[in-house]
Amino acid sequence: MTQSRLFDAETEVLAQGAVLLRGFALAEIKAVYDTIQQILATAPLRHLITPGGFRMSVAMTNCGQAGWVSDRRGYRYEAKDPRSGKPWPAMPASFASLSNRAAAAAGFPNHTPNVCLINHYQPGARLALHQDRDEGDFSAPIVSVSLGLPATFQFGGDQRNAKTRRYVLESGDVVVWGGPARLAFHGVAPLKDGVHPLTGRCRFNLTFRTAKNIT
Ligand code: MD3
Ligand code: FE
Repeated sequence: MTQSRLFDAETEVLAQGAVLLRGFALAEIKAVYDTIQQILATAPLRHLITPGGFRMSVAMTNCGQAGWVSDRRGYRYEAKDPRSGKPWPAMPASFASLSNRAAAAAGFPNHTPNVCLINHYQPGARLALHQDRDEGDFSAPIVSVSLGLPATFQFGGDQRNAKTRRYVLESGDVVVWGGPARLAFHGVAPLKDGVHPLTGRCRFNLTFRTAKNIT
């Protein structure tokens, strides 16, 4: 029974609704990496500009029914890649399957994400503490999958100034964020330099989400 994974040694409950599944994707991580490379051929990585005019150090792209974009006008989900004017690459069935299996293992059955954000970190790239509010539906969990170099993830509370805890996320680790953890503040510390056998000198992170507000 899938739920028994909640008691595995590799499973850590970070907070109510936040479950770290260490190595959950390890057996399929090379296939995930190869699929990312296929997506990048159609929708290349890009450094988005924040509404405040700063270039994000993390590069990103998307697949699925919509993609997250940022520019001087704000943050939003768009059905088409503004670079190409074409729809984002479809969500691969293998991605949806991985996300569904992880969500179920964390106690969130019936998880059907419609978008996948692909983040790319080179040494020094970071994500400042933030909440993910652009989806417009906070009842659905977010599933995150890490590939390549390890990253120090910062997990805080409902308020920006709440204490943060740090977790190192390694290649193949999956985290599910739902329930009361869905709107927690979180960030990623500057990526430390290194070389990983799968990805080389970088890290990828996938986040599977349910976006309701699509323009
Ligand atoms: C906790 N990405 O893309 S994934 C993001 O490693 C983002 O690239 C990070 O934060 C990364 O928005 C962290 C883990 C994560 C994702 C979404 C969350 C943690 C979360 C939403 C709510 C609470
Ligand atoms: Fe986030």
